[in-house]
Amino acid sequence: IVNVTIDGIPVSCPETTLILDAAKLVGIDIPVLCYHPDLKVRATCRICVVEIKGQRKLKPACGTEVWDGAEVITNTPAVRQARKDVLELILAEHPQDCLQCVRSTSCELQKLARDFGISKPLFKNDAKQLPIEDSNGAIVRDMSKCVKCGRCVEMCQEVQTVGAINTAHRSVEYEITTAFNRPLQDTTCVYCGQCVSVCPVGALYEKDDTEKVWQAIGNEDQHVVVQVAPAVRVALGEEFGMDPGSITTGKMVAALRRLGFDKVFDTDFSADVTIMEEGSELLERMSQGGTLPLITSCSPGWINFVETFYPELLPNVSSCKSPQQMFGALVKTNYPQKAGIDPSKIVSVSIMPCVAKKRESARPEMDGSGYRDVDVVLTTRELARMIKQSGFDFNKLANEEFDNPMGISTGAAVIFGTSGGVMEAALRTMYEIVVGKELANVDFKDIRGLTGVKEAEVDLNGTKVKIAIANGLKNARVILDKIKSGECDYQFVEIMCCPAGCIGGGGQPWGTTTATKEARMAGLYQADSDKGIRQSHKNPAVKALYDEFLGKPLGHKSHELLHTHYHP
Ligand code: HC1
Ligand code: SF4
Repeated sequence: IVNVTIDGIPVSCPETTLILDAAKLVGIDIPVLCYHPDLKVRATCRICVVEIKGQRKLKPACGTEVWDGAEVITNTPAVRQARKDVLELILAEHPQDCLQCVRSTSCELQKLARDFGISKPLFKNDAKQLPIEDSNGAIVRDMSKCVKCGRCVEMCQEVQTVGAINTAHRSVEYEITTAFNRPLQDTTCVYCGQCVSVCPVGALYEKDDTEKVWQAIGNEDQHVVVQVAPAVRVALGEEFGMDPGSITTGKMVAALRRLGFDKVFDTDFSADVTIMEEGSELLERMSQGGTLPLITSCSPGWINFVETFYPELLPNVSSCKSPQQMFGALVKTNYPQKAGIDPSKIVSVSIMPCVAKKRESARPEMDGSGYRDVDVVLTTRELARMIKQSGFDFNKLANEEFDNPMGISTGAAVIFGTSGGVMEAALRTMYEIVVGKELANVDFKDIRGLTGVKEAEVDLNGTKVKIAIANGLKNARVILDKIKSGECDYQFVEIMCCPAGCIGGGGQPWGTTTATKEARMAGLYQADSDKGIRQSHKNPAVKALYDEFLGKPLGHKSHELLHTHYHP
């Protein structure tokens, strides 16, 4: 512990504390641009410079640790001028089309320019319009807007260990790019969208598909149904000023009806179906000597990753489609049959916290229903945009319920949205199948939390199941390498591509940090315990689906509609 002063206010903190964080302890927010609390990028932009008594040079607060007796001054004429100079230089190379920019009002550079009162630029604007890359269907790269902070590179290289984007050249030529400046689809990119999530400006964003949805809704000939992923309901509120983790399910359903969707359904319904299929697949593999461990398959960025980086482990990956795709296959077969609708008139839309889901829905094999299982995927941010365009007050909406039967779900399904949730949901059902008795307490608290790699052994009344859980691709590698080398004997592994799972997906509201993810996780566990039924096999709508339509898990119809294969 050292003692320092920040603007004359004494503060004691560990000596590894950054000046930036020490200042926060006394309520002072030093402006930053390259710094992100979850990344190791430091002192690239130098917006955060501060003065230290007795030192001539200004120091970056995000890259300098405190020391005993340091007297930091965060706001002097020299500091203000240095920050302004940095900003002026960045703005001189930055396009000035804020009105048309997707990040207007959420742009970190725009906020700094406003805070520093930069109204009349010092330098002539010299921004170059580079070609916009938008051919992959999920992520748009507009590198004219790039401020070269390096956050996306750190995310792609160090957190996700994918290495699709990197820095190149030096000095004035310095840029952030792909190898040989190829389009993303010709790189190893897995479309996790984590680079999008940490970009402070409008250089990286998801392809906007809202117009396709408006057109479908406006076409009276089409029957437009929507499904919403678990993690959206605990993040959407942030777009309307609510705290992260606020459970907005009822308002979200009401908003989707106001937008004009004919039916508002829940991905949680098919998450329950996933547990029936995947749980059965695991028990079958365990009893018949199949390839183990079984690894979950719901996260499409993870599927892209295993196909590219660990193709030898593809036999381990569950053949189950993700809940999004299972839903799509059912909404174009079972649903129109029951509702007496021509399936060719159905437009299937999904709202996801994810950008990789856009690519997943476009995979050629995702048409088991005879149609595209999912026609359009929107992110949480795109849904918020549609609501804002409509002009109604989200906060004032009265809660409404999902439509039936594909809106009926259990608490086990809603926790799919956080790391460890799919595993817990599967255990809640497998216990009763293996043990043949009611599970007294459905909460498997030991496997919860945002730790990157979790391992445990679960005792199902004598049958021991060794499990592992990873979120984020660097953490996934730890488990995958152990499986490859044979130094572990897990039976069941859950992998989610994004750090923390879908609550931290690349399509969630901008400004996502570990703290926001923790709040969203708490929201999901709350939504789970608020549910009357908390085990997937007890979902009455899922039972009816098997009785009336599918037959049994892993049966012929399930294989046709709910399972898939991968591409090494
Ligand atoms: Fe997810 Fe899933 S939990 S993958 O993270 O299995 O995107 O939320 O919808 O499909 O259910 C995402 C979230 C989501 C699927 C489910
Ligand atoms: Fe890297 Fe993911 Fe961005 Fe692709 S989407 S460039 S894998 S961080």
